[in-house]
Amino acid sequence: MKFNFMNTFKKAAIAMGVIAAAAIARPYIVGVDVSWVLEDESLGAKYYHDGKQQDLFDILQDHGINFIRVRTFVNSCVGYATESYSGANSKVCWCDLDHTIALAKRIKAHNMGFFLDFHMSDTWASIGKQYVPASWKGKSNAEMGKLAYDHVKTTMNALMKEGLRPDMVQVGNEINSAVSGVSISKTAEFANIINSGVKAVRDIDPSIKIVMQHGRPRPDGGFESWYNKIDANIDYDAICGSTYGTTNNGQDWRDMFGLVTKKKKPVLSCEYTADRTKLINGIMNDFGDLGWGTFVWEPTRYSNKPMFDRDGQKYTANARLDELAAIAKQYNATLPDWVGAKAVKKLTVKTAAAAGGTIAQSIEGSEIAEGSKVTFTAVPLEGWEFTGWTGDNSGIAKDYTVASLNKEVNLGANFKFVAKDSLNYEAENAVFSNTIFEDKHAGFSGKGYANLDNAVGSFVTIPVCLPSEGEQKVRIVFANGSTANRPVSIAVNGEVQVKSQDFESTSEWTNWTSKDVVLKMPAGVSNITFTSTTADGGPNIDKIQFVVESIDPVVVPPADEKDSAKVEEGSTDSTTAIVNRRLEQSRAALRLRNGGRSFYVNGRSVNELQRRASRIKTFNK
Ligand SMILES: [Ca+2]
Repeated sequence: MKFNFMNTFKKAAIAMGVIAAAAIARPYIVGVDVSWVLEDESLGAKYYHDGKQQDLFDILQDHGINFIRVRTFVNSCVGYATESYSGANSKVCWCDLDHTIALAKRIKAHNMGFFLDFHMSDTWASIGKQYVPASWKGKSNAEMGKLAYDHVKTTMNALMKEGLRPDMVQVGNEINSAVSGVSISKTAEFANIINSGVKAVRDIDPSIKIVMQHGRPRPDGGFESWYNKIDANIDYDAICGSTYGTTNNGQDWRDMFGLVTKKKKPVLSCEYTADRTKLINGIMNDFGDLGWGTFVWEPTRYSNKPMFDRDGQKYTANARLDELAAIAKQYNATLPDWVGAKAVKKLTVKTAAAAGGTIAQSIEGSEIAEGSKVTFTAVPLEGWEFTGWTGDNSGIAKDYTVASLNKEVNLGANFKFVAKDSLNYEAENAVFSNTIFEDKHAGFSGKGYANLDNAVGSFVTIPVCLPSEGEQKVRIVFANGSTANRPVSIAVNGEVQVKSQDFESTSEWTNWTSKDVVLKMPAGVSNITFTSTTADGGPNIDKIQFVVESIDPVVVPPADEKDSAKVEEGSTDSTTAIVNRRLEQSRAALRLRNGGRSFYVNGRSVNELQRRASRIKTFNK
């Protein structure tokens, strides 16, 4: 038998694990930032490889590039676009939402990873250049946080709607010293802007990776103190750095990124130039699973050594792009498993607060991503008390947390009336929609008033609690400093009783006057809702009052007549009926006025009047 050396060798080698047929596939990002492509294409740019003109994304993909970074601005039209850095038409709002969507479509068409970079600025944000967006100027930090949230959420929602889910998001670009004009030295305010943007991403899809970028991850770039602040104050998943310059062949980057990986957080290079390909990818690879990968910045034409040779508008891939292709091949780079994930499933959240309060949600909205943590808080209005949950939760603690949303939520909250006065209701203690609390125009009662937005449909709902049912005169105290009538509709428990109630001009916002309406009210708790019916919105509403003075005085026989009981035999009992009916009216009215205390009419207690009436009745029998 012939000895087969090769077979034996192979078996032994396999047993010893010494044959590496191919590099083991490793999740690794071989990325580029090509946000300029649309601008360049508008100028006539054509891309070539091996003598053939191709779509830039095809050429990149053929060279192993698997991830694209894209920058976007708050309002490019007044910032980035006007600078026309690329030479493209400065009247076109490059890198705005529409252009971001256009680029994202090309990325997704190539099944590449999509990394979205929010500059949180109207123009380039970089080290030392972190300007407040024009539309955010003069706002408080709290308002800026809300604007940051809205900007990110609007962009993300538009992308999700088109099926263009970003896999990774940066909130702020090279935020070494500031973001949106807010210095990192004001740590809480700086963190509020960033975390508000991050929250918008998390609210939409908590599985999207969040990255924070430092523009100079070197000991002489202040990286360590920056990273400690970020780590302590910001909600993030990974740290990236711009790795352009190094003084010691990348050891500075290695040391700084090492501070991050020590905390088991991943690192990336989100910007570098073509001459650093081997160096920076080697460093990232050495971090193993925590070295997520790299992005070349504008490889078609940035730096003196770009990855394309340029001749007019003809861009031809050169050897530096091949070098990147070699890295992709050497690492057998595959996309991380969190890339291309389907948009997270949304679950319906229905809440209904009974009259007397509201339900606050830590993630607002009626469609919330599966897996989200949501806290619901019952918030009673002044004069009301929370009594307990209904639906999914039967507890009485005001906070109810769903740690990981895994099914539809149906939740109700109940409240009871605890105020003494059931005749007067301040509008500021009410439920608002597109309506704000204000106290700037003097002359109101209580703490302020409700200012209905200048829009059809803005409303204020005032919960009331009445001891008896019936038609009630309701006095509405209001001011209308505009020149036009500001009508509203008035509904009780959702049913419109007054289609359009005029609230004429009072000339000044500080001139408060009143208007009476009659509403049919049920006994117990009800909601009275005032809704703007014109684009001007309703008036400012200070309070509503139930008016009892209008009810007829009770007819009571004089005291002497009572004692002699001179009601003639045979008279009808209509006197008794009238007295009793009026007593009931008075009783109800006075209960309203006094919130359940003793009542007096014409100096006599209602109880006494009632006894008189019943004596008359007895006499008649
Ligand atoms: Ca008021």
